[in-house]
Amino acid sequence: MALSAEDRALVRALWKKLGSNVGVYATEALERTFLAFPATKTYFSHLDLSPGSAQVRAHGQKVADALSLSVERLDDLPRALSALSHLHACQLRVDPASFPLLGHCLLVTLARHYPGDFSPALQASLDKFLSHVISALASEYR
Ligand code: HNI
Repeated sequence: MALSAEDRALVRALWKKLGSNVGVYATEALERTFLAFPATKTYFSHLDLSPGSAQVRAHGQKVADALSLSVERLDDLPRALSALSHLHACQLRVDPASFPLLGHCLLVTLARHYPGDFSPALQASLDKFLSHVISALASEYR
């Protein structure tokens, strides 16, 4: 479903509020993903996945930067994420079915930290935004 002007405004306003903490929340979302969906850990066997790991934090910051870029390039997501999609498809060989698991954990994380902002409308807009990111990330799988 296309992102409406209202969806975009809600996502951009939340992102502004997150400021420099996007990496913190992306890291929490990764930690939740590894706990709730342990099969996702198999892709990261070369990293230290223990709680508070600096390697997970560094990876969380990379994921956060890709998400922030996506917020900036809402009109151009497949192009903005095409190299990243190619990397996941052809080098990392990540099952694209795992993308929504991280998306889900990111929603849970943001709802937990911003309970006052997390109206049903914001949830719906964020969910749509994440679906667009996920389908752009899956676009080079063929
Ligand atoms: Ni993902 C590397 C973004 C979901 C497994 N991933 C990256 C990088 C970014 C990124 C950015 C760093 C690329 C680089 O170094 O050039 N990943 C994203 C985003 C999502 C996502 C935005 C979903 C919203 N990745 C997932 C999922 C898995 C995953 C769900 C597996 C379960 N990603 C990886 C692996 C790497 C990776 C593995 C390489 C990690 C490393 O440093 O070795």
